[in-house]
Amino acid sequence: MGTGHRGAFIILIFLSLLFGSCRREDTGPPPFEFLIGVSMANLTEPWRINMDGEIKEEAAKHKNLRVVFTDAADSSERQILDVKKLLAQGIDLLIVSPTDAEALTPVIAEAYDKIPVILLDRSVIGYDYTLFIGPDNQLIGKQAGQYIAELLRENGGEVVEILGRSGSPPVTDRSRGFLARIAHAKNIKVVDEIYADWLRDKSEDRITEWLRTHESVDVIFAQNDAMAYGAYRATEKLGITGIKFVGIDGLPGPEGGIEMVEKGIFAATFTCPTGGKEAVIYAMDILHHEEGIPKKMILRTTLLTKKTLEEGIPTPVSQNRSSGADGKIILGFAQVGKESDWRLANTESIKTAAREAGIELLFRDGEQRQENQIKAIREFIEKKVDVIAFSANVESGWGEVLREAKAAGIPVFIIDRPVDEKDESLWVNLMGSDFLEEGRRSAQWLVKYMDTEEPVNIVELQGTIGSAPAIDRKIGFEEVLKGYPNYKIIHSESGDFFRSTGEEVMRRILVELKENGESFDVLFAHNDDMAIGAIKAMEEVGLRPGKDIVIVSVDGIRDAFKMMIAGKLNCSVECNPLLGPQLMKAVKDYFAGKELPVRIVTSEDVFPTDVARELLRSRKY
Ligand code: GYE
Repeated sequence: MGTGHRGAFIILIFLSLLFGSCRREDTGPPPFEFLIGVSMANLTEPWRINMDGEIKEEAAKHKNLRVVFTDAADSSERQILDVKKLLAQGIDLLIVSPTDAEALTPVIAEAYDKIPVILLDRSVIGYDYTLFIGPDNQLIGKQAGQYIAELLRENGGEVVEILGRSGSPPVTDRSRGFLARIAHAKNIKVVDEIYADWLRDKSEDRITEWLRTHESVDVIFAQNDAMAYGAYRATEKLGITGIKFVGIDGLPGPEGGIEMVEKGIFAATFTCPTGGKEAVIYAMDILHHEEGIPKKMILRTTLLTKKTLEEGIPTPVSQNRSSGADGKIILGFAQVGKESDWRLANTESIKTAAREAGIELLFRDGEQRQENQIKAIREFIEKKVDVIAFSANVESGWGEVLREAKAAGIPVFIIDRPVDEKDESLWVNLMGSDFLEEGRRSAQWLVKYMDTEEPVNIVELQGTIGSAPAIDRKIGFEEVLKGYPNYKIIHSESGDFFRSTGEEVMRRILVELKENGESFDVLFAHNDDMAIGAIKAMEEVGLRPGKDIVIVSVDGIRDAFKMMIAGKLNCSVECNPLLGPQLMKAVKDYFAGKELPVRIVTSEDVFPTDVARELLRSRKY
């Protein structure tokens, strides 16, 4: 074959490969392994253009990956069609940032039925998706409120809030967090809220108009940097000075938040990672069926001021990225104790995962006492371990020892039970369950199951007083019951998460209720172990648990499934203790220099009696 022909032949092969792949369905196997569809809400806001860029950049690192993008231009109708079109193209995974939670929930649930779905930045109603990656918008609002309260100090002052597109989840959440924090500062008044749809020019117009008819203010807080800059331009035009501007996004580049802070135009802004990069990293993990894929990843947001830019953003000891001299990571783990089957499974998961990951584990059992856990953490600091992890028996009182670990340059991971410290730079990452959601799910299941307008009396067995699961499960449960006034908690007492204590406390409650001539219909136990103890006490007095008394509890342990099969327990809301693989993955990612989310929420389910028999065998704990 002459050279001329050979050239033409090569071009021919190239063209057929190119066109072959576009017409995926009819030209045989594509020259790539995975096809991901990305449905963007819009490509007008600088932040979203950044998200798009990050996805493209990360995707380019994977030769076996092809990504197709759609832009809904902020129209929900159009985005629904986009998702349907992407599904028709046979994508293997969908990444979507919904324009509107309600409108997009059905089509995203449809996609989730077929393929994995990653939500970016904005969520949907319910849990029909594989993984949510995004910032905690309420937290960002709170952080902005905190900064403005410190900025205005005792002088106080007046603030205008500029909001994004009305009705979009980030707007309500950021405003809720902001106003909640400002409400604590009595001398600060939010004099007005102005909507500007995330756009610089709209903000400039709206603020120009507002300042023409109102007194000036001390601070303008805008829900993104583009609107904050628009407001600044309005004051410049009107020759008004002295207003402090606070934004959100903290993007690099011209007119980005970093430049605005450096130039002193903004007093502050907050970084708001887009999650584009993480979405592709986790998409590949999901497509390769990796273990430990969480349900939610909340990305870290950080305050940017002139000072933090000069000193470098405080990060949780990120400098100390070198692991043990021999490369072996030494992890010190301070466990809560041995109070329940859940806890025993959690301990086993951590020990096994450390062994499998080749991580050396120093394990200390706190025996339900905070002081023992604090002692263990101090021992780890003294022994100069590479990394510390613990589950906080109770929420408060950890500031001091966490500051000691930080001062020693040792990164801290919190698993399962969070602490109530405000300074989030004291730990690298928090992973575990959404206890509030578990409480809500318990009540949602109950009202659906009871399906009655009649009065319903509830006895509640709380977990360890002061512990995050006990506090939040109670709040979540009561939050839902607020909508059902015929449901009443007539007695609430702690069983400390122990099966034995659950039995003992229930025995006492039964005597007390009898003496008072009272009766109850439902037991809500903060964990299965206490419920199982209470079942024993109920049977002693001739009650039929699961029939006379409806029982809903939390954890999803094997014994609870057996109780459901025996008809003595009605529903168990899952709380996943198998956090070992996720913790070891996060520790390894950390020492590999990967940016870690501030929070990882595990994926969980609700198990009523009718699925117990079929699922018992698959229960790992
Ligand atoms: O529900 C309970 C254990 O912290 C989530 O602690 C955990 C709780 C779990 O004692 O069984």
